[in-house]
Amino acid sequence: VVGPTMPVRNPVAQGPVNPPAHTVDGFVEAFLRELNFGQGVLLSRSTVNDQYLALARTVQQYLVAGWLETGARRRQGDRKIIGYLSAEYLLGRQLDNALMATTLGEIAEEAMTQCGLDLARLRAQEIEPGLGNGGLGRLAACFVDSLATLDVPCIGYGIRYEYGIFRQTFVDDRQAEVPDSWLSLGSPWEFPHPERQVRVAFGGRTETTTDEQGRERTTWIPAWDVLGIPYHYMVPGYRNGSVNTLRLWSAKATQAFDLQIFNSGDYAEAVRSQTFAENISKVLYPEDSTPQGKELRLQQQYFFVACSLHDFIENTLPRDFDLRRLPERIIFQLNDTHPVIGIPELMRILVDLKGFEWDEAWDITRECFAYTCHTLLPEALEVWPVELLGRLLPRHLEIIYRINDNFLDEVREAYPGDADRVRRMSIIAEGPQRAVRMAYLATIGGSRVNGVAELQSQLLREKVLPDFSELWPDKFTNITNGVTPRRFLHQANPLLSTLITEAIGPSWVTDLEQLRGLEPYADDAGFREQFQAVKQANKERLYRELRARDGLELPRHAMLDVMVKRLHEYKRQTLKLLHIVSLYDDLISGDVSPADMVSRTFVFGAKAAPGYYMAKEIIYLINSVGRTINEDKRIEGALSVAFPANYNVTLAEKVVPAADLSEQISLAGKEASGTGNMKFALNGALTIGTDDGANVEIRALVGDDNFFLFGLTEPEAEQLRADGYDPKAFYRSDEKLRRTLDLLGSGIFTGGDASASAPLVQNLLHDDPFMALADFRSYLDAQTRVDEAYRDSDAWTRSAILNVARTGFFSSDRSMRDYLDRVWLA
Ligand code: CR1
Repeated sequence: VVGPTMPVRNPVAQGPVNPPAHTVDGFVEAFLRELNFGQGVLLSRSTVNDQYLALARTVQQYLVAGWLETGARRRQGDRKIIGYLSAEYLLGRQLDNALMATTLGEIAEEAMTQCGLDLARLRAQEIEPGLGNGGLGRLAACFVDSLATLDVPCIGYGIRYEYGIFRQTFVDDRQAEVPDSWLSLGSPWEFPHPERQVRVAFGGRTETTTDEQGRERTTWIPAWDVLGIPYHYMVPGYRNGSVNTLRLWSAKATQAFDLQIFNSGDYAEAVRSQTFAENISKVLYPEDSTPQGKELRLQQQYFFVACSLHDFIENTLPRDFDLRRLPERIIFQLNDTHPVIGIPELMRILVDLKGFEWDEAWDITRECFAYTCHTLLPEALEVWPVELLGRLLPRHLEIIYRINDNFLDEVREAYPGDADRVRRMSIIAEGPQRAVRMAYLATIGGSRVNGVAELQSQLLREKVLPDFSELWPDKFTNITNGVTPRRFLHQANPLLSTLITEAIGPSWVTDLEQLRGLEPYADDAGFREQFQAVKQANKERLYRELRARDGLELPRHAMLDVMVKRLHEYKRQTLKLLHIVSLYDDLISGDVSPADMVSRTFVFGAKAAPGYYMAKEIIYLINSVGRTINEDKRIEGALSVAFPANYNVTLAEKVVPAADLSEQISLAGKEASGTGNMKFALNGALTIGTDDGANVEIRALVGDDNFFLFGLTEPEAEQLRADGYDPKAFYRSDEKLRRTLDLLGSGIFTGGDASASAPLVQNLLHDDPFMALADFRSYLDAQTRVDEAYRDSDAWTRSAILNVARTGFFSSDRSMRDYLDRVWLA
């Protein structure tokens, strides 16, 4: 369908036309044109949505020239391209980011004022594309931002879900989910290219024949197919004119409906196959870290990977490109196991469609992929039942079998007589149900494997893939995650950003290690005062937002203690809840008077996967406890709890800059990295945390004096489990814990109904899989140290400044350089 691009004779039309003038007048003119000619309305008759859409399109005009130029530059050169394959991109709002990248913020503000409009109001109109669940999807968004800023050629490949992560609401303190129809008011940031559609096949069977030379050739005869339509999004670098592409695929039926059935009057049946096909990109699976293993999910994975590989080979590479040189031009980075089916897909393309010999195809394929593992939870490693994979992708299953056979021969050769090892390392798990271990396939079929923080990479080698790291020690590496300083410091925290720039100049935005230059300012009383004023202003900005958004009223002066992340037992929101209940117990029992307590406002933000029962019980109890505490006049406002619904990137941008204390309290050995932890430290919150994930590296950098460490270490937790962990023993031996749990279970938070808190309380007492009770005492002690530190506001501020100064390492620009050095160009 993709025709050759038209050769253009007229030299005037060779390059992009000029963007509008970078002036208020130029902007106003372009905006009114978009409003009149794009939206078809007059300013005087336009709605806020019209205005927002026209504004978005206007800002885009400034970006497009850079995009077209970057594309042309990339096509002429022969640099290796990073094909980032990710099932999720949690992008956040686009308008602010685009304004920042183009330095149009002030111009746009003034231009809107001249049109009688309020820029802030138009910004608020944007529904963020929530095409991801949490850390993994947000990481992908940070990475593509950094690659554009570093001017590294990258195409981000993913799925254009029609519905992103659900919108969370609370009904009677319980989570309820509403579909996220982010496209419903228009989608100004995307460029659909239906003419570049790709056909993706599923099902059917294979046929093997022998040709004249006696070579076996296999053909896949699929049963059904769908079309993938690419939608392009611009990914602007920070003020460097470089704009990369994010290419998200949308599924479309090959046939809209069956005309014969339609004519016979069965309308539902006539469109059945269309509905079926288009379901593929309908909705994001809302599980974070714990896959569900559903057939539609495998369809999604193969769908976007097949589209992407086809698109790169057939439409991005020059015509007649010699595929033996493919590894010189592309490296596909596998963002967790979700895109791993790309490995057999590339083998299929090379062997079945392009006529390569198996061994040569395999050498090429291995060089074209690298795998990032984002987890330590065994249940989070994807496995697909052989039966399902074989039914949906019969040819791929055959290819996986052959990869496995060859690999196991290699294992037998390396370890003669070690049958148990062969069984352990097989891609196919034999019982209880035969299944394909996608992490193994990725490790075997990729050139590199990396974890996302030092500790996790170590545990990945030692515990998750020990046999593989023994066989190929050099294949494994660590690349600690990072976050983009553009969105999460410069844009989200303009006041701090200005303060930093006044102190050390502006280039920290693209060279975050320069924050080191702030260290001496920690001892400067004047700077500390300004820093404190920024924090206070950020808190007030958040409180205004929470009042408008959620009707919450929060005290102006209290320590802001924040825990925002997906709801998961291993992350231990429960431990935070126990702390809150214990403080409340101190107050109502009279042990501590409200005046003597360090006032705290607790902010939670967390979505639970809709099918995750215990996570939803925890949400219910946080809301119940919060309501009770907020309404209790006896405690004189010493404690308050805010749980705004629907935590997302947009809200994060307000919450993170306001926080005093960042809660990173997972059980050691469970949180692969965390990236929220980095955002908070960079914005001058102090961390209370366990020795887990990237916390370890944060603490090493900021220093023990500027970090509140508590809890079991990973080896200690393992030992405790091996010795037979008994949560009841902790309950019996610690009076405070007993009182806290008894109070939580008493029914006072749940309208007198003790049974309403029983699921969680009983789980903690009898099972407590993530050892909240074991860490309770240590956590409480650390919180007491937090209180003491907070009372000395000068010393606290000094620590906060040092947190900012010492965490420049956590820029995703650094992560990207590490990937370039250790994986992509290694
Ligand atoms: C991890 O749980 C990590 C992000 C990004 C998550 C979190 O600790 O910061 O990935 N893993 O690397 C995940 O979502 C599917 O696994």
